[in-house]
Order: sequence, then structure tokens, then C-alpha cells
Amino acid sequence: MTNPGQDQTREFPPDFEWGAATASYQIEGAVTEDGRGPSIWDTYSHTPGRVLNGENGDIAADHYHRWQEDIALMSKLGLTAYRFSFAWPRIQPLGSGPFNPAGIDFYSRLVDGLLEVGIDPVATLYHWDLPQPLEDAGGWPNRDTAYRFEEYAAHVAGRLGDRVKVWTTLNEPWCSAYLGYGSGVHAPGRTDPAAAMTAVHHLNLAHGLGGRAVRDIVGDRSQLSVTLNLHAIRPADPSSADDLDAVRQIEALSNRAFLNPMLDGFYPQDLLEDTAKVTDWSFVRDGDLETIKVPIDVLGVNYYSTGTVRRHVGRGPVVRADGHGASAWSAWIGADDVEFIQQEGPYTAMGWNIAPEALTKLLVGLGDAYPDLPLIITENGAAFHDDVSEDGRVHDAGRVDYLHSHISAVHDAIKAGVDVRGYFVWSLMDNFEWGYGFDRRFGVIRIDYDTLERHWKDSAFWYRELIRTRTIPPVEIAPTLS
Ligand code: IFM
Repeated sequence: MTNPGQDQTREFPPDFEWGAATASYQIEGAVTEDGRGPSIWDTYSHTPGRVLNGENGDIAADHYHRWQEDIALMSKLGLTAYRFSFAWPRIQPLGSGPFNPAGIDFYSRLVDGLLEVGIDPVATLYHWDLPQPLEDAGGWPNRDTAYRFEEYAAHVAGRLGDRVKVWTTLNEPWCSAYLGYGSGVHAPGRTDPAAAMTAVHHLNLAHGLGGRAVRDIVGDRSQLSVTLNLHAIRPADPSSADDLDAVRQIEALSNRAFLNPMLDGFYPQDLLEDTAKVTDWSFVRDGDLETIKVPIDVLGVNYYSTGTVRRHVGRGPVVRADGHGASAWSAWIGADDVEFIQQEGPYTAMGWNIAPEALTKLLVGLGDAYPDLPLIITENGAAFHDDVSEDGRVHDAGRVDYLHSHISAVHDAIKAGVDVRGYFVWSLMDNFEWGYGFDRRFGVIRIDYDTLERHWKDSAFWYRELIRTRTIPPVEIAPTLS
């Protein structure tokens, strides 16, 4: 935990990017304004029973109208970079066919506004809001969706080009494929294991096609990236061969299903075998793997928590405590006898365990496997049920503690020789947390959902101090900063 003496040695390089991240559907609102079309998340969140408390992103944090105020907040925080995503249905309302000038103009103004105050735009092309007409045509299990993404990516890159510093093709394709089409706890809410595996491949293909389209337009003037939520999986019993094999299987589905095609140009043999009962992988066509392995400049890593698994050998019903919402269906295709077990706390309000040392391990492992590929932490943060105190402040000590320990873990990885270039806190502000609606708050800035006013939490003051000094401040000072 906190060790102020040690903190003085935890200095970050001068060019390290300090950012905050958001995503379009989670903050923008304005879902029917200026020609925006519906996305799968509009449909899903308006379907009774899908989202906690029946909430939706119709208004969210109203960023579409308050983006200038939000840039001013970012500037006061001292951010050097801001990670946001484009809403595809705002830019191309039907997902194919005509583009909507008003949609791209919104992002053009946002990017210019960031550049004016010296903040690097780090943009994600796809953070889950697929235009509904593309889902109606089959969604990610339909190969054509990858080509539609290529066309959309080329259009956006053509308009914003090198004004964007880092172009990220996809955010967390694991969630899009397995939660969207496997367990159904994310939009579009389908529960079809074969469709989920097909979606994995078509998302990988979209990364390759879209990444190449962006590269053709921006050349070396911007960086190309993808963001993966890599899973840190542990065995329930490290001496059990069954449990170690469960780790292997889950890591293949979650990590290597994306890392290997994107960075190495193949699908792992054990993944193909583990899922053979569900699919024969005939959706992989000649040339796909070459396309998918588009050279990237930096890999985005999202990290929150760990998972602990065991192979279920006659131990009663499998508990699917994998932290992404309840479903009778599994996100873990072909791994029906793998059980996610309750892990040791402490936990965040998501029920996710807090394990910063696993972040260091993950980064060191990536550094070993891909020594020439720089990394950025594109998301890390924690949900807590924050309260406004009598003094009018939000003393979110749990979040400050979480950020302190995880940023320290990043520093440990850098000291161990890993090339980590930046850190983005999730999230800049409270927002629509998907199936959990507005009930889970991840922001360092609090949103009052009645008035839509923004308020700094202690974690925001603490993060600003970190950026100012490039040294990790002790957690105790957070409530005293203003
Ligand atoms: O809110 C999400 C984000 O959209 C993607 N990564 C995980 C976050 C917290 O669940």
C-alpha cells in the first residue's frame, strides 16, 4: 500500500502520456440528434430487462452538448492525451452508404478543441456501438461487417488524418464477440456460441482491414493501435494440472485469440481444438491472417482485475462468476467445465478483485513476448459507490488507493524494462456502464445525473498532482488537494 518514502523514486519519463478515457455511447447522449442512426446499444438498452434499472444512454453525461466544458476539465487536470471513441452511427447512420457530415464535424471540432489546449487525441474507431442495420444484416458473425468497418475507418481517417495522434481500430473485441454473441450480457444480446467464435474472427479481420485503410491514409504521421482487455488468469490450485490446463484454455479464448492473429499471423492450435465442437473455423479464408497482421505501433492494454479458474471435475454446478453480468449462457465458448471461482478481496463495486501485482506481471509477460512493441495502458480504474460528503466533496479514497497501487504497478513494469508509453484512467467521468447502467461510477469526475453538473472527486485532484509532478503522490494527500 502507501509508502511515501518509496513514492519519491517513482518518477515517470517526461514524455509519458497521462490520459483519461471515455467511449461514445457511454457519455455522449444526443442519440437522435443531427442525423445519428440507432446502434445496437440503443436497441439493447431500450429492451426491458437488459440493463439494470432500465437505464439507457439517451442522455448519458450529455457530452455531445458539453464537450467544450469537458475539454476545459481535461485541461485543468493537466491531461496530455484524451482517449475517446467515434460513434459509427453518428458518422454513417446506416453502417453503409452515405456518411453524415454533421457526425464527423462533431468529432472534428472535438479534435481541434483538444489540440488547441495541447491534448493529444487518441481515438478508437469502434467501442461497441455497431449501427443497428448492420446487426440486422447479421452483425459481427456476418463477414461483410468487417468490410463495412474498413469503409467507415477509411472515411474517418480521411477526414481527421494526422490530427489524431493514435488511431485505435477496436476496443476490447473480446467483449464484442463473447459478451455480445456468447453470454448475451452485452448488445446485441445473442447467445449463440458458433456466432461468437465467428464474430471473433470477423473482428480480427475488421482490425486488419480497417487498420490497413487508416495506415494507407495517415502513413507514419499517426500511430496505429488496437486495445485488448487481456485477462490475467490464475489457477485455483497451482499444483493441479487440471487447473493449469483451465488457465491455458481461458487464456487462449481471451488473449491468444486476438494477440496471435493480430501480432503473429495465426490462430493457436489449442484454441481451434478447444472450440472444435462448436465450429470448424471454416470462416477463416485464405489471406485473412495476412490481412489481420497489420503492423501496429503500440498495443493498448486494458486491465482491471484477475480471474481464478479451476477445471470442474465432479464438483457440482459450474458457477459463472466472471464479473460481466448474469447469464445462463457462457461467454467462454467450449469451456463448459471451467469454473471461475470467487477470489480474495478487496473488491470494487463491480465485484472485481483488486490485484495490482497482476498488472505488472501481465505487462512484463507482454514485454517478454513482444519486446519491440510499445504498450499503453488504455484503461484502468475502479467503480465505487461514491457519496457527496457534508463538505461537498467526494472523498473517493477507494479509487485513489486503486489508482495509486495500479500506477505503481505500471511503474514497476517500466523499471523491469517494459516499454510502457502512457496511462489512461477509466474514466474521465461517470458514465453509462453498459449492463449496469449508471449504478456503477468509474469517473474521477462525478456526474450529477439530475443536473448533469461535473464535480471533481478527490481522485481527480490526486491524478492532477501526479501529472504535475510526474511522481506518484501519497494517497493521504488527496483530500487536502483543491
Ligand atoms: O466501461 C467499460 C469500458 O467501456 C470498456 N472497458 C471496461 C470498462 C469498465 O467496465
